[in-house]
Amino acid sequence: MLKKLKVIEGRLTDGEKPVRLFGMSTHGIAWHPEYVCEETFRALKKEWKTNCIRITMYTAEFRGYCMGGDKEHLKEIIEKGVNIAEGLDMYVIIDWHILSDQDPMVYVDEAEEFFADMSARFADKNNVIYEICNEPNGSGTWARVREYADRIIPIIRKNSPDSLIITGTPNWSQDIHCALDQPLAHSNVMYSLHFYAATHKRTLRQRLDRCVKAKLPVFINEFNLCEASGKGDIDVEEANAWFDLIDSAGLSCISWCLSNSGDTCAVFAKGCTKLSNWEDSDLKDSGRMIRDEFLHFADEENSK
Ligand code: IDC
Repeated sequence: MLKKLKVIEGRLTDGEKPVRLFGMSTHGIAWHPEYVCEETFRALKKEWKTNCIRITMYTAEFRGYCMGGDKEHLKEIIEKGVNIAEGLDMYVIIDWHILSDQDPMVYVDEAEEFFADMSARFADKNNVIYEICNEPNGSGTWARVREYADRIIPIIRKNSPDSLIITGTPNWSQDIHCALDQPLAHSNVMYSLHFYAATHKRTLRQRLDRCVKAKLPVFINEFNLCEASGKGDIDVEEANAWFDLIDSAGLSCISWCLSNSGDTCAVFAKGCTKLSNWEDSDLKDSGRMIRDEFLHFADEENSK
């Protein structure tokens, strides 16, 4: 069984030694439920050597949980994913993917119900990580995120007292300095930083470096090498600068996303329907580079 994750002195650990999680995020599970399956998770573990998967459930967009989505069905997909990940000894992040809804307080009642249910279902599972909101933006200020976190975290902790919890930060999870200035009053919490290398560059890396040095627990739970729109060219030079920092700081990182939509950020070639055994030609440029980086991370972890 995987060990419980514990934040010690700003670092993610298994209670004794530092741990790095890396792997892929699904697209929204209402869009692409097909990747939440044994075949794909196993391939991500064996072929790409990753140790974590993020299961994304949009709250608003495309049959989102709070906008007419089939709540029970979405929860079933998550439960299936959690169980598959557990069987493969992989950690799994349950992502409450706010985006156009901006402020997590908009759907706080639905979030309370969702996280009460999830944390009860998975109370005995060490591999589950709760991401309480993806990317606050606009009206989703740090004050609002704090208010929201103070309602949701105690609900999760009631059922699952030791679980790791990740929260989004304002400005599409770039403003981690807000958390440094005013951290949440809860333990075992990490703060999200998201980057898209062709858009977010040196300034954001400098902020990350400063916050990590100040021992803020930061988790990069979404990145890609293209523009923040999910489109445009990948920026290889910037991507390498990001990977260098991630490596030297020993951070965890999860890439967006398992999809064949044709967008640059979708790691599979447009229309590729394979669920495992991907060859180079089945991957976009972003997918090839991200896979290779995961293999490199895995080598480094294994050589420790
Ligand atoms: C994008 C998807 C796209 C979908 C859109 C919905 O790739 O297929 O139509 O969301 O608005 C994020 C978000 C993530 C975005 C992604 C790329 O967390 O949901 O996915 N992105 O734009 N933040 C920065 C970039």
